[in-house]
Amino acid sequence: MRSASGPRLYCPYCYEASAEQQIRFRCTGRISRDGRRCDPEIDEVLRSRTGFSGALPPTFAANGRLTSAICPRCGAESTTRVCPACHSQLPVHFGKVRSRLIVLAGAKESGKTVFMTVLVHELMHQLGERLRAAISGADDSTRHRFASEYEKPLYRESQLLAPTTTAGMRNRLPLVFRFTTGGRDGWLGRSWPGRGGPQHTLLSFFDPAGEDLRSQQSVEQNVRYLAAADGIVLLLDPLQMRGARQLAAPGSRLPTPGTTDDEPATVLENITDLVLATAGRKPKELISKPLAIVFSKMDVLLHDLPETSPLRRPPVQAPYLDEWDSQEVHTEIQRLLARWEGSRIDQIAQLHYRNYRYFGVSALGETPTQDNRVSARGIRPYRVADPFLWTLAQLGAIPVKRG
Ligand SMILES: Nc1nc2c(ncn2[C@@H]2O[C@H](COP(=O)(O)OP(=O)(O)OP(=O)(O)O)[C@@H](O)[C@H]2O)c(=O)[nH]1
Ligand SMILES: [Mg+2]
Ligand SMILES: [Zn+2]
Ligand SMILES: [Zn+2]
Repeated sequence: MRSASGPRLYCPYCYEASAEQQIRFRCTGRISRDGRRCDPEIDEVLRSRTGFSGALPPTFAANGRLTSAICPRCGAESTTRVCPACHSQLPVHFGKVRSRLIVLAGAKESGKTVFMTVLVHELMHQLGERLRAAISGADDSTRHRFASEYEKPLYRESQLLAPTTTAGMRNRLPLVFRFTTGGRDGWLGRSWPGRGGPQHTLLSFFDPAGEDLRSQQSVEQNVRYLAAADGIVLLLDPLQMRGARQLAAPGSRLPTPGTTDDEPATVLENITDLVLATAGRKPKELISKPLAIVFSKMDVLLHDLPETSPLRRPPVQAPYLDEWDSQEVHTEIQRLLARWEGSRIDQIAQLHYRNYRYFGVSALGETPTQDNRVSARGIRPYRVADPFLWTLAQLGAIPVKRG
């Protein structure tokens, strides 16, 4: 979307739109050359939007297109740019490189937090190597929160994470990562797409509390997040589908049976209503935003699939999206939906979305123990990157191999 004031930029923390010029700066709080200094104070905007109540030097308006500005109060130069809506510090490349906001959605206990943690962990390790990409937290808070609240409990303490709650405001901020591909060798040994040097993409992952989808109060926030999202990754729990639940491998840990609100078809319907509620849409128009419909916890259902199922062959290990493999998995899930008593899901998807695809993943690779800990064999993710690669490919951020 372009206006007279330039392209709209979406803040990766609050998902509000603004023009680049409107970006504010935060004073460094250091003594300026002529001896003046701005004292730290509580930033009410930041506090109300993010819950952060520490004292910080003040923010000021200046030309946000520039990378530095002079504080009008103390005369010191600052390079710290902040979002005009929430006052969060913006990542270094913000506005200069593409940001892609990927919103995770799904009902309570569908596996969103575990999926996101395993995906980012994989991107930081094996998967990053395979993609010749590097991922790192774009700000101190993301780095700290990801390591201490997500990675450590799951990987070091083998604990499955507590349900994400609406209560802790801070937990509700998206995690923002810088995803860098290319570099000196380019993508696949050649620079891609047609340009040399590294390509940075800012990725913002919003991990909502499943309980949100039900509370009226957070609907407005969800609508904003979905409106700004470049891609939506919707996690659905097959174990909340009657037909699939009875096929689960014996000994699998089953989620508490939900109400009809937790049924994947209802969840897809609710999300679709929210996307339809976002502004600027003509009625009857198909939704063009890419939607990855991801069935989580596939480890408990793999045993039920024929040997020849694409979900049983070793996944492709390539630094691009393999369109053929992705299509085969899509068709296989479509077939399974009938078996799982979920044909309604495909009807809703076909009716509303121009660009959607099914995925089957397992973040853990195995059912957790009855007391909900990671199995002694450790975390062995299965196809967790597929929805991410597909979404990035739809946004033109990574190459696609066809045929
Ligand atoms: N079998 C299996 N179970 C999983 C997997 N991932 C998650 N689970 C189970 O699902 C539960 C919920 O996972 P979470 O990632 O916390 O779910 P969530 O969607 O973030 O839930 P809320 O935060 O309440 O919205 C876990 O405690 C596990 O018991 C998986 O890959 N395989
Ligand atoms: Mg969660
Ligand atoms: Zn100042
Ligand atoms: Zn913001």
